[in-house]
Amino acid sequence: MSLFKKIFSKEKKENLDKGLEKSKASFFDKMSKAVAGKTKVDEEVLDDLENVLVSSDVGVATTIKIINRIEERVARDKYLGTDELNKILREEIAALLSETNKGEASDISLPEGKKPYVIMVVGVNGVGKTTTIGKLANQFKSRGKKVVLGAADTFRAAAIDQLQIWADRTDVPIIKQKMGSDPASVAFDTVQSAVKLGADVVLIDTAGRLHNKVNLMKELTKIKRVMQKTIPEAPHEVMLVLDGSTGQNAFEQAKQFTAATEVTSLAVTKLDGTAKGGVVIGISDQFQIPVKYIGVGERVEDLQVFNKYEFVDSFFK
Ligand SMILES: Nc1nc2c(ncn2[C@@H]2O[C@H](COP(=O)(O)OP(=O)(O)OP(=O)(O)O)[C@@H](O)[C@H]2O)c(=O)[nH]1
Ligand SMILES: [Mg+2]
Repeated sequence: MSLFKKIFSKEKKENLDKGLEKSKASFFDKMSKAVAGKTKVDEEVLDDLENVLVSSDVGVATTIKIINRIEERVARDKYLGTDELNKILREEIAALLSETNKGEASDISLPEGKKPYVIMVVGVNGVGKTTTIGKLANQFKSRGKKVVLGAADTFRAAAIDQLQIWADRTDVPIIKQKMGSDPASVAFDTVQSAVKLGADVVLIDTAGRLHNKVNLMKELTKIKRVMQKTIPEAPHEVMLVLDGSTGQNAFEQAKQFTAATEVTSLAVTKLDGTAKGGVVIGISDQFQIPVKYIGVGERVEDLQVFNKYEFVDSFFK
């Protein structure tokens, strides 16, 4: 399939392959059991495949779509060998994702004429918001962009300290206040400073530890509103960070956050060290919001721009 003939950066690919190791190993183990002693893809193999996909955290709705596509293919091609199943899965899933997830996000170039470009990062606690911001700051900076960080997670002192560590590590300015101060006030200061400094991009860290949807919505709305006093279109992007290692919980979080606030992009972290990497396929299919980044490790270089073809290619090989 021509999609896969594209040459991806070798280093990125190796990093992705390594990050997905556990998910792949677990998937292949289940797959080999499902097709053991079978040469032909029949009803029974399809049933087993369905179970394999669901237990690989692809999610029920997306699994059904994939199985339907493969059934059609079996009907068309008459004979499908189980030895071809991986290749076919790869093709059908890639085709499915290109149909349903049109929101393409292929690099981290910033749109013209939106300076500073304000990215507000949201998500429940511990998913990797601060780390993702640090990794992003590094990527933007290494592309010659001026970055400003805003410590609007004022919930606990450590949250501010962690962002400070990333600011030091990446050598970018951070705007912060003391713990417990109003997150909206920090966001306001950050945007003002960014304009003064002529920054290209602003990354706002927020707290996820809000007790209910109403509070969350109120707080995020307030942060947005004060930023708009300086930049009417801010935030240009609301990025929801999801912890891929929580599997189906990540789906739930995506549902809750998208109901509480407008989310424009997704980042799925911690895909290394988990067998639940299939969740990215489901999330990418189910939400009409592009998955922009994936986290495949704790190092600064372990945040990748998500490319569904690369991902599927790595996963099923
Ligand atoms: N293995 C791995 N660990 C990650 C990844 N992304 C983040 N982490 C780790 O996850 C933990 C939590 O990350 P944080 O960035 O502090 O998460 P947060 O959402 O800011 O958390 P709070 O500030 O508590 O709300 C840290 O130990 C990170 O190093 C990833 O892609 N892979
Ligand atoms: Mg944090």
